[in-house]
Amino acid sequence: MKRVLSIQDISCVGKCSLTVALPIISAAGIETAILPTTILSTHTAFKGFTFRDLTDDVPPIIDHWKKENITFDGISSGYLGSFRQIELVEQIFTDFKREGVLRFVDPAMGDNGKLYVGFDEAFAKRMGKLCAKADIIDPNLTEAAFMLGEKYPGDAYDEKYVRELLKRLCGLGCPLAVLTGVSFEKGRCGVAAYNENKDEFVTYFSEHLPVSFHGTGDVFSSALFAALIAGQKLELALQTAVEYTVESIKQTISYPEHNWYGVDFESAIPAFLKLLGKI
Ligand code: PXL
Repeated sequence: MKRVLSIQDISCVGKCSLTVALPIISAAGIETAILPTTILSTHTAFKGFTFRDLTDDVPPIIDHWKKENITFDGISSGYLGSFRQIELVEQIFTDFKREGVLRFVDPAMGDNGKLYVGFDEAFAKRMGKLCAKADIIDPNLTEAAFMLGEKYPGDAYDEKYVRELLKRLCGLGCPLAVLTGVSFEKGRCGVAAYNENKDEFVTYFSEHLPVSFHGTGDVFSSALFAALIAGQKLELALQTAVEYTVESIKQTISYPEHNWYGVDFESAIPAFLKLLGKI
């Protein structure tokens, strides 16, 4: 069985980061080791959340894994709470480097033109440096703009802008950039990707649902990471991750009393397994 490592916070309530990555990647039949970097009572869109920084626990955890000769087929990072945590992810990329390891960075920092509570432009720039050490990154338009120190375009962009933005993202140092939440046509939304080594631009679009939920970026990146580790090629993996995210949103809005803070990715797991060709 393949074994991967997911490094991000635990938001105890909120359906994001590790509470999303662990079940989704595990459902794909992949052993999922976790490295919780912070424990929050909820994600940061709630008011009054608690925040316990676990940074000091990370080095001894890494040392123990090295002593036990534990290896990973993939390492993925998501929301990180400090500059020091970014440095530690870089160290993990170096320490656990071996042939074929997929290093995946989701620079989870913001959405809709704004950074999440607690982040600033300097942090976004530092996250851009972490992206240089990854094999694949998947920012949204907000995260891409902040990492590059550019203006957030809102809805005012076209395909040419996205192609050039993807090239600038690869210019950070990562050979494969996936931009999420992209739309070139009313009613359709999806992702665009640029593979610098192949000079290849790919897109995948699905239905644009007129709603916006927290945690969809984490559902998408967990599904994309799992699909790639499970052996799907980039184009198919993008389709799997987009369609699974869309199905998770559909499941959520099918319940009139759905929560506001995350999507029902759990109810969409059978659809995810079909997209992976597992059932
Ligand atoms: O979904 C990204 C995310 C992860 N972790 C924490 C967050 C957020 C988004 O707000 O607050 C703690």
